[in-house]
Amino acid sequence: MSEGVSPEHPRYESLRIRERLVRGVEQGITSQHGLIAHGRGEAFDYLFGERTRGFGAAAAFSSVCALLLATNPVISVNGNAAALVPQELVDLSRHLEARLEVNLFHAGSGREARIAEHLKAHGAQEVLLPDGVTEIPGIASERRYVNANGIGSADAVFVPLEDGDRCAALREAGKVVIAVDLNPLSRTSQTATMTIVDNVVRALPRMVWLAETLATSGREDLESGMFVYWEVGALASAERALRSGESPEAGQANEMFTRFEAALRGEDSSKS
Ligand code: PTJ
Repeated sequence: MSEGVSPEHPRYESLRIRERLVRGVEQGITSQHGLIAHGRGEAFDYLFGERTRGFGAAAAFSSVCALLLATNPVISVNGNAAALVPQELVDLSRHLEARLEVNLFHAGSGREARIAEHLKAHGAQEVLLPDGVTEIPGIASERRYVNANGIGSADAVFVPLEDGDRCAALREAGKVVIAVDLNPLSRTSQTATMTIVDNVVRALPRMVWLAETLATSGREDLESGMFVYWEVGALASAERALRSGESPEAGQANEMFTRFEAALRGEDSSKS
């Protein structure tokens, strides 16, 4: 599709990312709903300038510290993450010594097995699937089924792209939850222990580099690194960045438009 698009095209990178997801759907890895979810993410990315912002970098750093501190960290993989960043997921699991587990919102239709194979083709030694008996209480979707040796017994779960229900349920179950979500207002962002507000295609390579770099750090350093997230108010800062899009010019335009409409209705807007 974007094969014929020149690298000079102003949206080339974005089109290439879309292409990976379309390919994911064709391969039976990504769900069709995943395309819609990606579109939502793209809109937020656009507003953030399609680059990693300070709050995203700080959150990635603190998250890696938290995951290195965990005793049994697990990386939860869905159809979008598998299509966008398979190699990075495998590399991250190696540096963090974290297990990979496939966990889907739209389960069934053999996607779990295909995602596991896809990750193995990128070098994963082991990929866990739900074991059919272990459940996380309080989740309405198929996502409640997990693996007892993976998410079931994890103390920290990394969930690139998540739905709010499971995030809340995992927190409820006493686990540290690290999410990546471009929407700082989503239920996932609001309920995760830490949220990296950045695109997974940028957050994951950064996390791989951080995990490799910080792997030999001492416990004390990792603990103080983890607190940076709250010290800088990473999530609130992402929300402010989003809302400050309301520029003074936009305020003036609103005022003019209100007056224009009032004039159309024959009202005197100065009285309102
Ligand atoms: O493979 P499955 O069946 O597990 O389904 C995966 C999706 C993503 C379809 C499923 O989890 C879902 O429906 O997610 P939601 O509830 O639509 O939430 C997706 C969130 O991820 C939204 O808040 C988007 O803004 C955000 N998002 C989408 N693409 C990206 C992103 N955040 C970071 N990077 C992206 N590339």
